[in-house]
Amino acid sequence: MKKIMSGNEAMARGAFEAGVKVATAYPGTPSTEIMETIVREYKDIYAEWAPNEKGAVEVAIGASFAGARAMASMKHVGVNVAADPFMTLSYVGVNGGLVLITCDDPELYSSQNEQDNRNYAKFAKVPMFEPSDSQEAKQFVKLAFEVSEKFDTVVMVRGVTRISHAKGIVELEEPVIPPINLEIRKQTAKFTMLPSYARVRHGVVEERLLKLKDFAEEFPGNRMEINDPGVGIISAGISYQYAKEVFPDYSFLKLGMVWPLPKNMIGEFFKKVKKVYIVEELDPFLEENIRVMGFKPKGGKNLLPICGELNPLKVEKGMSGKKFKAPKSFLEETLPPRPPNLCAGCPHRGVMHVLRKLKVYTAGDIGCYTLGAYPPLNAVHSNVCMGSSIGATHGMAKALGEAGKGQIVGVIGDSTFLHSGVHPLMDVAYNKSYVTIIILDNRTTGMTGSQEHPGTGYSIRGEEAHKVDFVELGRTLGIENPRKVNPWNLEETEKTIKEELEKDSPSLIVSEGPCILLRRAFRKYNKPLQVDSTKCLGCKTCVNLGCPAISYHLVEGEMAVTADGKKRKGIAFIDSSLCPGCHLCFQVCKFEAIQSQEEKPIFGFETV
Ligand SMILES: Cc1ncc(C[n+]2csc(CCOP(=O)(O)OP(=O)(O)O)c2C)c(N)n1
Repeated sequence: MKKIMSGNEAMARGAFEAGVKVATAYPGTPSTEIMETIVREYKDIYAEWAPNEKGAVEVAIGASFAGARAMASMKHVGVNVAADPFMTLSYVGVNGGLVLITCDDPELYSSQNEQDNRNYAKFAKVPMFEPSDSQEAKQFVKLAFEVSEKFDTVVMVRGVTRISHAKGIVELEEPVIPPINLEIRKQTAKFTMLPSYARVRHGVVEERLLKLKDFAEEFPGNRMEINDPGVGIISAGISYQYAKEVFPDYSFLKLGMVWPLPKNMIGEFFKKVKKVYIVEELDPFLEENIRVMGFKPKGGKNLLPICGELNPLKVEKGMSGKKFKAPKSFLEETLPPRPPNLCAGCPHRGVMHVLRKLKVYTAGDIGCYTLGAYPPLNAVHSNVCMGSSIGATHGMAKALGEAGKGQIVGVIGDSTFLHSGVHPLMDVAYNKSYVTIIILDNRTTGMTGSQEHPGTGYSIRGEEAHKVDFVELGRTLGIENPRKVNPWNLEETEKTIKEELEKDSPSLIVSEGPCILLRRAFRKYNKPLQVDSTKCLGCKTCVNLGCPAISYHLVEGEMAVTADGKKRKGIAFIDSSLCPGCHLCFQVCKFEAIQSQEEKPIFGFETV
């Protein structure tokens, strides 16, 4: 049977067909749907959202020790978080096959950097496969499990956004029964990385790499397509598709295994074609390694950019030197640009408004609330990686001493806090900072599309689960009196933050307001608010909340004065189809021009 599948769905299918027993992940675009597909389609696989990527890899390691085929999937930066177990996993090897999927994000559609994770395979001395369509995505994941067991190594499979999210035809096969028995095996010297054992394992890694080099020569995903012998292109993954689309008549060495590389095959290709070019996205990874082998390609990164995504047009321009003329896109002409924004009714907006008003320095973290950095909120001033906000506030406070008192705040989402904020909060308490940390608890992992985590009270399959209590946890970590606020109540939020800023000891505030898109958390939404056009002075205070439901319109003639004769240039308008009735605009309007349609204004929602 054949089915149309995205690359992510195909990778999940590959895991199913390979007989995977345990699948772990932490959400992150563009990888998230791998796990979501496993949960939806393949109920026999044990699946979990781990609190972070390091945890996900460690769970997969344990499953592999017991003989199970196990898979961990994550976005490219997730591998950084998992790098500690991953690098030594290379030494210990596996029992059951273990595959780590990294989904890279060239062009940074939704990431904090655009690192090229092919470098990790070389760094850890483990094999990496790189599919160029959905069929290969499935097939390579299956093959990866076989290679993992055969060579006693974790295998990485690398996707990029275009592979993860583009759809293609996939041929479905029956799942296999993995060859390794499930049992407890005590293999201390293999799995205990004390220096004396690890020294031995390093030698094993080097020997394995030599064997993998031989294997690369016969890997079925590496193939030569000899057409025009004048020009040959070496490429892999999505870059192969772009190059093939632009130059269908050239010869190709299409690599499915990007580490280690098949030296003999590459040499043969150089013999068969006159001029060789290398087409690859991001780093000159293939190019550098092929040059080190002594081959001399005519072109690579001297023709194509290192930054950003490739596409057929960029490949054509770079390779042929033709003057590049982008076609006028229909979409570009008709759609206005829409920068990302917090949703109408988002609980983060109230906190951002107050932080802007208090003029504090806010170290941000990664999540929807990072959008508070954009105008008009301008409330977040830094953000490096998940969990970095708390440590950054602490370091800043230690550097500034008295001069920074009352001015340093860190904001961190609930999922991000549990991912990597717990240790830094422990540090803040242990090493006595005066900073104020706000956990923006919206009861979900909002930015990646609403996944559960240990603070939501639900498992990946929607079963009830233990729910972390952020106030209790804060207290355990050493924060004296953690407090809660309703972020839709601006007066309460401002008063609480101000009081905590004044303290000499570290503070923790838990802003409790569910993500406005998390329907299960709301008994009902409120009625939309309305602007009284006879009273609105056009002061833009409500507009500056940055709420997508509120717009500002210039007015002329009769409309250019209020009912009581005050001049105005414009008025605000609330789109009732977008407004869930959070009442933030009601609270900031000084002219009573915004009207609640409720019997009594509600600062927040009836939540469950
Ligand atoms: C190391 C790493 N893993 C995963 C991601 C993807 N990611 C971006 S934000 C985010 C968490 C967002 O959830 P939360 O902190 O609860 O904030 P919210 O978006 O709900 O406001 C995740 C998982 C990432 N950027 N970096």
